[in-house]
Amino acid sequence: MSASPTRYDPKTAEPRQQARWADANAFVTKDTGRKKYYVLEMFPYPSGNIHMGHARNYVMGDVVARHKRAQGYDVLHPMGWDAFGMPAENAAMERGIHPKGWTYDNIANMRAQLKLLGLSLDWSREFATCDPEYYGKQQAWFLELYRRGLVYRRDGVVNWDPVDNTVLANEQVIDGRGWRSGALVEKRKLNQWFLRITDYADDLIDGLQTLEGRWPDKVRLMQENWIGKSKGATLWWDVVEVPEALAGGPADGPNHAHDPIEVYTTRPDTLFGASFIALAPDHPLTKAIAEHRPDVADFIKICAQTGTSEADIEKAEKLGVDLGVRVQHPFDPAQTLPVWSANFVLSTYGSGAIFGCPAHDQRDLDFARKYDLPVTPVVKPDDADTIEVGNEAYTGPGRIFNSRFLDGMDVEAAKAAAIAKIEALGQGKGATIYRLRDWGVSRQRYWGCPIPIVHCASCGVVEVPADQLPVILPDDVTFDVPGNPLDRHPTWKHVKCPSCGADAVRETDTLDTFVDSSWYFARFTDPNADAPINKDAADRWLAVDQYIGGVEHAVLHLLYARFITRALSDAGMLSVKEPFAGLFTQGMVVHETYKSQNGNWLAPDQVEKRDGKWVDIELGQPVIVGDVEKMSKSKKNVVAPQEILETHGVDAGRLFVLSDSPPERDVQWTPGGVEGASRFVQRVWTLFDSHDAAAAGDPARDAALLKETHKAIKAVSEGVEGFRFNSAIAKLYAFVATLRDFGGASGAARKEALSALARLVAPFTPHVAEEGWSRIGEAGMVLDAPWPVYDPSLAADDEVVLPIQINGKRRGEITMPRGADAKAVEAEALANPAVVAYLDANSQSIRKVIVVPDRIVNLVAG
Ligand code: ANZ
Ligand code: ZN
Repeated sequence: MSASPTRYDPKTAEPRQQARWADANAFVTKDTGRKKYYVLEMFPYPSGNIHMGHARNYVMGDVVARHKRAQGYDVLHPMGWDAFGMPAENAAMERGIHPKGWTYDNIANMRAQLKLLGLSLDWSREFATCDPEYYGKQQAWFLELYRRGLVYRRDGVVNWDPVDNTVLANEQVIDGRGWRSGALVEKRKLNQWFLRITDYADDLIDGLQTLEGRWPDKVRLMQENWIGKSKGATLWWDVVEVPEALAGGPADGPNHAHDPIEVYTTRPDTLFGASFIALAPDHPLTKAIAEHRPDVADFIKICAQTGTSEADIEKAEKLGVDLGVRVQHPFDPAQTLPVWSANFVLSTYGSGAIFGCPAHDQRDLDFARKYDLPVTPVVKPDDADTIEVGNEAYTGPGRIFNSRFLDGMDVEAAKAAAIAKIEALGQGKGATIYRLRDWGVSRQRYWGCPIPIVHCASCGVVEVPADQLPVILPDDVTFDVPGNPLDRHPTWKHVKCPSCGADAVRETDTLDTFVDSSWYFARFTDPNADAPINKDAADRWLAVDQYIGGVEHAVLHLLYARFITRALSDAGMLSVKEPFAGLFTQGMVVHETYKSQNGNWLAPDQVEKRDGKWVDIELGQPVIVGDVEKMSKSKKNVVAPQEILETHGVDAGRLFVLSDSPPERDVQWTPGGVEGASRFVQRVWTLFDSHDAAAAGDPARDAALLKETHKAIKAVSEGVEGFRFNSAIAKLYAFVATLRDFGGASGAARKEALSALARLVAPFTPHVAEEGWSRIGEAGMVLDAPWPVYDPSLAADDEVVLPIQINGKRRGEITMPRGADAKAVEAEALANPAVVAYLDANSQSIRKVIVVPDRIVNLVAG
């Protein structure tokens, strides 16, 4: 044996190895023409500090990147910053810091923190979306999409904060008030820029199928629901009665009260069960009537105060008002129906109007019961003679009745027949609609990508010419007054019209930051290209083979990126349609929460356990232990990665975030967990450090060690490939325990085992892996060593468990070497204590023994 092993000191070893990687430029992307692998983690917003969630995300990506590199791929693994957005402006307003300075300072800080993690990132490709070199290219393709008709302007309704003088995103409106000012938010119409994502609605749905198996089903389903393709019919209901105040005008008069009412339905088969029409509160007819009816005006106001999201509307109690209008049934002009306005009808879906069929729609039923409207069932389940509708609508399949020419048909046939009839009558048509809306990208904000457009009084909307890009954000702005600093800048927006030379003004809206993140993965393939995207580089590297990030981006970011990839591909700038061939959504890092007696949140380092009870260290008082929740500043249940790295080392931190839970699940941070990881790193080092190359051994032990090694290679490889990092780590723990206790093998055999160990732990704990690799005399860096390959015959389990059946019932089992001969198995089975006991207890003896080698032993007793 060598001298007694030294203690592993991550504080010196980790910087030493990181310096070696840096000196060798080890992580600069190499394109040697081999198979490529593009690993990407969702790039961070530079909020100030790397948190545990970031750390887990990037470590996962790093495991994949290092593993693929070892497997011989050319790996692209870049990093950048999603750097535009609100928080920088808020910091500017609150602390008087310039958004640019704040952002780049944060980037510097977070870059340094990320570098500590020993990630195999190609930092030479780094960029921030607020770099003019990046957003200038974005402006270039934005104009290309504009020329292709995918960008347009129209009035859109926005949430307007009258105190901050600004547009708010939906998530910035809390209980109807601006999140910063607390002011009641108003709806305003503003001329805004939109991207025509709806042109790609079908293609975005179809593409989801190609991602099956490589994207979580949950995310594919969320996208499908978000796009919300719906097949049905548009119907026109002729108005036969209008209120006094609106009557008398010309049929096509200014109030449109006589226009047929258009509704959208997915259930034309239930038309004979219609008992009312309901309009959205902001439907034009509702508004026209409100001018003469104060109660309707009040109703509209009340509805405007509840949230506008579908979820808010779904939750709210059903409310409505009878508008005094009547329409006639398209299939039966003798029958007329009342027209109501109802709070559950969305103005932004379909045509903002419905026909209510209470027997077969729950919302309609709740509404009908409340306002005493008729409930007429028209569908009954196949096995029922009649149907009674109480307070639960029947929405299942069945046969149509009470419905004249539709009677007896099943739901699907009746839908088709009803649509055919409606079309024949000229009262409507079959229609497919989508929930997806065009993407409003205008933000009345400073810290974003300027929209490269000039408005000219005579030429209208004019593109900024290519040679004048990028349109750079001016630095000299102030935030002392609310509103958009670009709009009130003394000079920036005043330019000459690029087309006619007259005085003109720049567009002062900037782009939604989701535009910035919709193509950064393509820019990474050549971040210095003159064109927005170097097509050759993009063709070489895209699609991203493995994308990793939070499930909170399941819809917006991931859908926008899929859309922009299609749009750029149709514009000839790219060849792929799907940007992310594989997607993994990782769980969160969670921690217990603590509250003091007076209700203040306490950080983990402000509490400690005394005699089994948590106490506030400062006050010595008992602490209320709350739920385990996502680490967040507001609840103070945060552990900073930096502290962990300083106390336990990078490798221990990396190992811990992956070891305690499957990657897609949340992992709960516990001090004990990271201490365990740190002890493991020590054990790994001790194995290497106590290696004695000259040790003599026994050939049988060498062979046994080889088998153990190949089993470990198999198990760890499968865990890494299947994204089951926690199980791969568990196998590593087991292999390390085996090696520690394994005696009798030669120095050469042990070196082979340790060489495999170094390569297997390298993706997880790369620093100690390099140290160990050198210590056992391997050349170069483990980083560049090929991933070990197992021999299936060596990796196979060499023992099998055979069940023993007596007269067809399982009574026990024996463990035998694989391939043991029938005689040996029989002997073992008959000597088995469970068998002996059974025969004794039943006073039976063996009549026959049937051994199926490696499978089962059947005994016939009597
Ligand atoms: C009559 C009917 C009868 C309906 C029935 C359903 C069941 P999806 O599948 O999501 O597209 N609807 C249409 N426009 C609406 C709007 N602007 N706000 C709220 N609801 C609206 O849903 C389509 C169904 O939702 C339509 O079919 C319509 O109600 C309602 F037994 O028409 B149905
Ligand atoms: Zn002009």
